[in-house]
Amino acid sequence: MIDTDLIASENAGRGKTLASEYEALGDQLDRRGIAIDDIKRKVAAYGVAIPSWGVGTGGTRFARFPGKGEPRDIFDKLSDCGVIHQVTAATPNVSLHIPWDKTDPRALRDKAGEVGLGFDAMNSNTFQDQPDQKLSYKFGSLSHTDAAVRQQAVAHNLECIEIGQAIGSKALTVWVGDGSNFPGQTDLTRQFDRYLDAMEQVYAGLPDDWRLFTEHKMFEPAFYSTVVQDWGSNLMIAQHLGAKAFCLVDLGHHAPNVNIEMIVARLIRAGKLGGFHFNDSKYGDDDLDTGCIDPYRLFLVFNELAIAEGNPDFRPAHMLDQSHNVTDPMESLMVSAMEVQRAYAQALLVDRQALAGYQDANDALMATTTLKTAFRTDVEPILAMARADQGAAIDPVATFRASGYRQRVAQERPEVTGAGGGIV
Ligand SMILES: [Mn+2]
Repeated sequence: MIDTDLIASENAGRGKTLASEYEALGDQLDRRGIAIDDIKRKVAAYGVAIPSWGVGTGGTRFARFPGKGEPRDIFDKLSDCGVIHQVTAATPNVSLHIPWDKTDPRALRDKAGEVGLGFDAMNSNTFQDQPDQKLSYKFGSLSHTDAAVRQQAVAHNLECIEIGQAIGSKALTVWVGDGSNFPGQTDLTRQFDRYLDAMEQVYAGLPDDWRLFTEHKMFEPAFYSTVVQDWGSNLMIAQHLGAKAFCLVDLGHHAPNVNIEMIVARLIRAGKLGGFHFNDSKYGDDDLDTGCIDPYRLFLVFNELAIAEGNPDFRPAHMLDQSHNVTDPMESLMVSAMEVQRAYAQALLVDRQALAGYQDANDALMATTTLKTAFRTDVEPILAMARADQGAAIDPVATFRASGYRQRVAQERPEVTGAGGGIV
């Protein structure tokens, strides 16, 4: 972990400027009828989970270029995640991936406790073959034509639940790469039926206080059709399985220009929005850093979430799901967590009453301007003050760089070569 004295001294140099910026923004918001401390309190309570695989350097279909001091195992990953949370106070939980992170659950719990983290949803993996695996997933897993393969995939998901129970997780996220590459390769309906049948068995193994998230993705690795292609298929699955099943929306898993915020609104309306994998994209499932391409879209998603906030059953899970190829993954995750918090804070600033009035009066210009007013507000002082109040860094990336953490771990951890996951 980073020395708390270093964080304090870094903050000391920035505290005065922050205090005056926070006060000025407070005055501005006060004139708009918003109490800045209320927003800060909500932001401070808001967290986004880190995927364990996110702290390693990702790759593309072409190559993976290793970074310095990459984590060697899940314990190194938890150390890195702990530091990210230490400086941002925005990432209290880690989402594990089985089998990549499989180890003694008690050791996992101990390590997480040591670095101040909890565990978010478990992620199963039936999109690649493991060395000790009996049957191959080359032609699918939960929807495979062979019942034995489907059974193996079901058993793996049940094992993920079992491990999750031992470490205090409360959800399972299932994404499958199943699909087809050629028209006619599979019977689209029978394949979906096989998937539903297998998922019923996974669902049956879910503890009462758990939730099951299914994640849709338009294409890749299957390039003609995928079994859980879109939010419509996903909603059918969640409704078919039952009350503990919900849809997970990965922002990168849609066609370009798809109106994701509208999908979010529909899933909320259906009571089936389970959560998010945040990232950004320009062309496809690019897994770029959240908010780096289209922060307005991220804001519009959070605008829908802010509307639903307060409903008793509304508690979507939030996780980053990105692949970091050219940046320090820890720095990217810090910035991305802050981007998510920023979108949330901006969405809280929307004048709902004025917006509803403009909508009812069909005043399109003023309605959209109302959203823009919130989006254009620089909420950085709120985020920074929320961090400072919690002993985190006013400037997380600068503080992280000043700490020399990366250089220190680079001496202990040899370069990780070879292929690495990241695009899921
Ligand atoms: Mn994802």
